Amino acid sequence: MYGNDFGPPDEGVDQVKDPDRDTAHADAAAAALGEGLLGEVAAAEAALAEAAGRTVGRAAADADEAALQAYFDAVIAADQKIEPRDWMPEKYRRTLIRQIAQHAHSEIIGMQPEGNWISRAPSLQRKAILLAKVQDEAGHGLYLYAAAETLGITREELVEMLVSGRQKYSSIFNYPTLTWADVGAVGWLVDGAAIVNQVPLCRCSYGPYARAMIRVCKEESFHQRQGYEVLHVLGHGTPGQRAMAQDAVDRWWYPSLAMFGPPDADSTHSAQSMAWKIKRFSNDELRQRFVDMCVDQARSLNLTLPDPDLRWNAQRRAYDYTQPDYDELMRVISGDGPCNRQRMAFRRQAHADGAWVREAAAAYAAKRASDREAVPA
Ligand code: BYC
Repeated sequence: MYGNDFGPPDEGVDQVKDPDRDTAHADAAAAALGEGLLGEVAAAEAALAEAAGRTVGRAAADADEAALQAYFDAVIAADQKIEPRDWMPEKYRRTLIRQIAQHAHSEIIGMQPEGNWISRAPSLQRKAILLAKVQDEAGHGLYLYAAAETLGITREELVEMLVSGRQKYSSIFNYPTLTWADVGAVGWLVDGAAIVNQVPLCRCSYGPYARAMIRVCKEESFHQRQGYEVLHVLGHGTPGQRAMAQDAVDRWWYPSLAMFGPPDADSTHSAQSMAWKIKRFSNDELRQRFVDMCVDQARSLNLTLPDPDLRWNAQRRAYDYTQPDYDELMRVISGDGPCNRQRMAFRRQAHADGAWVREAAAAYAAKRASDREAVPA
């Protein structure tokens, strides 16, 4: 049994020191997922509150399209938020629906690979933690669907686009969780990559998405630590446990790097999304940030990253690393990954099985509404 032994996270860690490594950088990287990224979330939250107090002069109600566009551009330039009541270019609205919906679908489909281990978690405590985590992902999906709904699309339409396959979800959830160590690897790497990607989204120009991301990132940081702790126990456990953890990291490393999307040169939406301040950093910038964080954490875990070419580059002040297989990413996105069919079949079945719950909830809401109407004023 290896789920019950919670020790201090860094007890007995045999850190392999690389003499060429810049230690200041290493300390910063080790701290990055703790105070660093959460500090950025707090700063984004403060900036949101501050932006709400400033106002770029509103466009008049009868303004023509050019004046509305000028107002929109001024709001973006002033780092204020576009709110649902504001005019926005149709392409901005559609880009947000695409990205927020894909994000929401990812949270919902992302419950499957981890849910796979709830009944087999190695202790009651591990099971309770994993249950809470998977439940959080459902909550994240709900915040994000609610944010997308403010753009004038209904929940039913969004869900239909997922189950019909018209909208995507993150490539990463099409990989299988083969052992208990995969739960740790998903937490450490997948949630870690998700946080690196999502912290800048707390500063997204669309208010409802930015606000949802602040809450998601705070919760996601616990998820990352949960995975880190699972791997820490295994990485310092018996030789068999360490081998299981290493095998999981070997399988999840490159798919996690691919989560950030195609390289900048092939990213179709980045330039426009950055101009609109939906995205704040390019796919490659965030991927690099993630790699730089993971190297030091892997050492603490007593594990290695499966990249023989991973090297500190003093000139760039960043690690050189091997890119993920982007052809594989495109295959997985287009539906041909190891678990795409299984994930979609399960989601469709769950949706069909839940029809009676939706009907009952709608009937209850209708009854409440008619009861309220029946009450004399
Ligand atoms: N998987 O122009 P690009 C999570 C698509 S974490 C699937 O660079 P963009 C969670 C992209 O949609 C995961 N598709 O696009 C964690 C576009 O396709 P279309 C979810 C991908 O939008 C733990 C095309 O490739 N996170 O939820 O500028 C537990 C060209 O790409 C992927 C988010 O969704 C991919 N990996 O940048 C549970 C974060 N990468 O529509 C849950 C929000 C690219 O033109 N999203 N594509 O056919 C984003 O930050 C951005 O949408 C991306 C892509 C960085 C992912």
